Amino acid sequence: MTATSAPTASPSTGLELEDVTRLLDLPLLDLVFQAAACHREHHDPRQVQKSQLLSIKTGGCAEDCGYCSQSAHHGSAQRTPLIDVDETLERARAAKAGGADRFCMGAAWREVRDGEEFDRVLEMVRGVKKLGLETCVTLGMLKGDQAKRLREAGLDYYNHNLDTGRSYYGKVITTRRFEDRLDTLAQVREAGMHVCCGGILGMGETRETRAELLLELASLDPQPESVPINTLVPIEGTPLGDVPRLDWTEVVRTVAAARLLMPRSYVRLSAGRGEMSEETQALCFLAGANSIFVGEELLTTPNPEPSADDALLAKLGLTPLGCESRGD
Ligand code: SAM
Ligand code: DTB
Ligand code: SF4
Repeated sequence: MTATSAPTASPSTGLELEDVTRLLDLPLLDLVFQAAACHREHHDPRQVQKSQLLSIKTGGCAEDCGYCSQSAHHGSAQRTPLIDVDETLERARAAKAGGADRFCMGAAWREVRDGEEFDRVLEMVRGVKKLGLETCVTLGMLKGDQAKRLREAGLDYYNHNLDTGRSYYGKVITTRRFEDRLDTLAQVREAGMHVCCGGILGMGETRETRAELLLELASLDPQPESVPINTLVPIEGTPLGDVPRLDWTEVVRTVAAARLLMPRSYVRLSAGRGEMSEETQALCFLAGANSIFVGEELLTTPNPEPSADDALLAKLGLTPLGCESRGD
């Protein structure tokens, strides 16, 4: 198999690419119905997990990811150096007060380098954990000993996305290989952390490419505990800045198929919610999405207003995870 040829079967699940395309090709409401049933079998359908993001180091990244505002190759996000621990903890406290139960810190790094900055991130993880929040970071590629140090500091989740199907990967990113992502994910597992791994829809890929991505995600063994499904937030000036918007039904289909293929995982309706109608989001929740990013900002782009999210969840009868124990 060449580096870019897509696997057509999963050794861990026995699933074939055709099985996934068959799911995605189902009549929409049949697919949603199946996914909703699967969701109700494995999860409390009233609960939604809330994660909040913070960009701890923005812009100037050496990678050329065609969608990203933070790439030094084309990104326009304002560059800022790694922020300090106190500011991070202040933001984490505010996130907790706003109802988030997981705090996710993102750095625009190609990979982690040992030194003062990594030590500072470890300190952030210790501090956020002490606040009683689940901890998540996304820092680019990792080596085994760095993964262990993160785990020892109290890191619960490492976010590292496969982004798209293997056959389309080189059209989106040229500065690393799909296998590099798999290597980092293996280090995260080896260190005993939970894996947060998903992708981006609407980068000009086909439904078959989305099937490839889903097959890869479902074939991770064990499957990722958290699966962020992002839809492209088009960034002016990036190679993908002008890609036509993906039809909402494809987002619903992908969420539903993710739920059926990874029944126990949290499926997070991630970037792109700001441009999504309430009705589309509602169908995604019915089809098995049970996690969102909350807060006014993602990393560099806007997210729905917290009050609008709270109102939507209330309308749908959905409850943030853990809010009973907090007495909200
Ligand atoms: N540098 C690290 C990395 O790439 O893993 C961490 C930060 S990176 C911004 C995290 C993820 O955000 C990417 O893997 C991608 O899936 C998602 N992302 C970035 N820009 C996006 C955009 N414009 N629209 C949708 N998702 C995006
Ligand atoms: C993920 O899958 N989506 C988040 C998080 N993991 C780090 C990031 C979305 C970024 C959207 C574009 C931006 O705000 O820069
Ligand atoms: Fe860098 Fe991550 Fe953006 Fe790619 S997605 S350019 S690795 S910050």
